[in-house]
Amino acid sequence: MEGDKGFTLFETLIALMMITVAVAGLVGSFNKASAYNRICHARYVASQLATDKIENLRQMSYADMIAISSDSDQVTLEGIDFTRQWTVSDAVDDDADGIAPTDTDPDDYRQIGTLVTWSQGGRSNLQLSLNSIRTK
Ligand SMILES: [Ca+2]
Ligand SMILES: [Ca+2]
Repeated sequence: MEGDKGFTLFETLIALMMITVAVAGLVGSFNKASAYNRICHARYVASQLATDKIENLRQMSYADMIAISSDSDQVTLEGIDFTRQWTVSDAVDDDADGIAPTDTDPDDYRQIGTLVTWSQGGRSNLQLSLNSIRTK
């Protein structure tokens, strides 16, 4: 019989087209997953940079820390240029020990804010922020 002679050229072409579409879909998914992994890793690096700066500010003397209202630096890690900005707030008067004038030393703590921004994979303005406080 005619049908027992194996695959026709047409059937083979259809099968090849289906395989090509499937492989293209897998490659696309793999590329998206890789890009997502790179961005996740960069976010991890950015969080480390922010944490390092917060720890650095927390280890300074209180007087030295409050002398900084804001500053920034550039850090290149793993081929990515990160811009790191940080701020130290004005004095915050916590009501736990009363509010001025009852609290004779109303400079109870400062808020530390960090913002790390970078560009990656054609995406600009990727950012991560971490905040903390430092008591006197
Ligand atoms: Ca207070
Ligand atoms: Ca106080």
